[in-house]
Amino acid sequence: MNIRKRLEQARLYTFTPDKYANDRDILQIVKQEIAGGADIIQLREKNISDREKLQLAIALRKLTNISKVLFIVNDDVDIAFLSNADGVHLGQDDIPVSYARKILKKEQIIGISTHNMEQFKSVQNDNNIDYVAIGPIFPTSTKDNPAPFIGIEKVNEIIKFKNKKVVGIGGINYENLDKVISTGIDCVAIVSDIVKAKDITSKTLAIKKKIVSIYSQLT
Ligand code: TZP
Ligand code: MG
Repeated sequence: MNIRKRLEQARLYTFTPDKYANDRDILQIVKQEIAGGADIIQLREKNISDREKLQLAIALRKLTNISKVLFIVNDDVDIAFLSNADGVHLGQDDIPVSYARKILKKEQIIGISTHNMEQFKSVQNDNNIDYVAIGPIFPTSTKDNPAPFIGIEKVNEIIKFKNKKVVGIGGINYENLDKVISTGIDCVAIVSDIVKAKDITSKTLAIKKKIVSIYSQLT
């Protein structure tokens, strides 16, 4: 299955641990997320050198290739290209999507973060963008200096302008999955509720099972 088809079907988007690693091995954490049914893994490490990041990206590429999980690099288009990732995720302050597109191969996907109605609307007709993240939906301690959280009611309004795959992010956990998915988002992105779990595989499995069950009741 090609990358865009797999993106279309993805429901659970998970991450490398960044500040939550606590001396644990990043590859082991990602292996557990994959064992629990993660559909997408994002390399999001804010405190390592580019050289270490590239090395980690290459290792994660191998791992995700074996398990057929999508692999996305946060922020760094060069590392996405060099590691042959499935795509890159860009924030509002990263290099513009049109420039990222010039570097990446046609099959590599681009995701973008949006934090409010204006940003969300402005990217819906950009053909270079494959998915749009919206968040933080709830308060989060994971991101430094996050935009103000949006809240479910506002997400319900913003999502009316959806023209692409939408990923919800920010403060999402096992308990609030129903609320988040009822907004009409297509995929759930979770950092801390998964990487802070004692047993990451079990936690991811439980979350994935609940997500699949909620979506199956919608269709
Ligand atoms: N972008 C918006 S919120 C966020 C990012 C990267 C962090 C989400 O982490 P958590 O722990 O799932 O709230
Ligand atoms: Mg970024």
